[in-house]
Order: sequence, then C-alpha cells, then structure tokens
Amino acid sequence: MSKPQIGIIMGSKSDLPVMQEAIKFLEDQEIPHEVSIVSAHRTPHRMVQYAEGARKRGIKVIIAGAGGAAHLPGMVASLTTLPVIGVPIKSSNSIDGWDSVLSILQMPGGVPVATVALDGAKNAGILAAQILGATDKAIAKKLDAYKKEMKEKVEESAEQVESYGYRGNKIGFGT
Ligand code: RP5
Repeated sequence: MSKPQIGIIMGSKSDLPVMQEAIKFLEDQEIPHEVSIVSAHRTPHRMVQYAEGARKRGIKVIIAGAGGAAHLPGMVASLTTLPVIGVPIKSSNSIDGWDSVLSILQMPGGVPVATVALDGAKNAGILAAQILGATDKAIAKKLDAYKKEMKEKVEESAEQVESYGYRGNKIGFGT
C-alpha cells in the first residue's frame, strides 16, 4: 500500500476492538492508512508530536478514538488544521458512553471535531474516505461502488422479506 493518507489513533490499546471497524473499512477499500496509540493524558508530548507532524508526513485526515474523559480528538484538532473525526468509545472508564460522546462533541467554536456515533468507528472510516474522495477520483469511485453494494443488499433483503409472505401491507412502489 502507498503512503498513508489517513491517520487512525486511539487513546489506548483497549480501544482497538472498536477502532478495528474503521481500519477494516479502509483495508477493504485499499485506502492507505496508518494506525497508532496516542494518549492525550498518558503521552501528551507524543500527542503534540503526532498532531503537529501529521500533515508533513502526508496525512490528510485524522481519525481519533477515545473513551471516558475523551480529550484526544479535541486536543489533536487544536494542534492541526487537518480535519479530525472523533470516535467516542464506551470504555472501561466510561459511565455510560455519554461522557465520551459529550467530551468529543461539545467543542468550543473555532476547533471543530466531526463526531460520529458512540463506537461508530466504521462511519469514521467512511467519512475519512469521503473527505479524500472529494478530490481523489479513484477513492470516489470506490465509495460509489460501496454505496451501490449497500443499496443492493437492502433491496435483496426487501425481496426476501416480501417473499416470506409478509404481504399484508406490501409496500408496492407504483402499485
Ligand atoms: C481513554 O481511557 C482511552 O481512550 C480508553 O478509551 C480509556 C481506557 O483506557 P485503558 O485504561 O483501557 O488503557 O483515555
């Protein structure tokens, strides 16, 4: 794979099972990415180094996942003008997940973090690809194919459900 354009970081190795969804999407689509652990609280200098050096290394979008007092995405966003996508994680130190969501979502004006749903790493991967796809035709083409496949799967499920005999209230488009 060529030079990574998407940087995926997370506060702890314990976040990996959730963040794996973003990694898998980018792997499946063959979009070059890098993965590391960077903790806002336990390795603050590493976080500064990562955020400040990302653009120079060719990174165009950063995905940052964290749980509980989830400061990583916001702090990284404060240190770079690259787009940052935050993934709130329901972690062991999280009360119920809202703490992670609000820590990432409620950023002050001037420092945006595009926050996805709780444990919503897959959408973070897709959104990062879409940001690149705004100017990269090859990535846009892959995303078109992904969307088409998604649509076909739903249509296939609809056909299956309808053929099981749940026809009482059949949603007959145009019928
Ligand atoms: C956060 O604390 C991490 O992002 C992780 O979600 C959470 C728990 O970390 P560990 O105690 O499992 O390392 O900073």
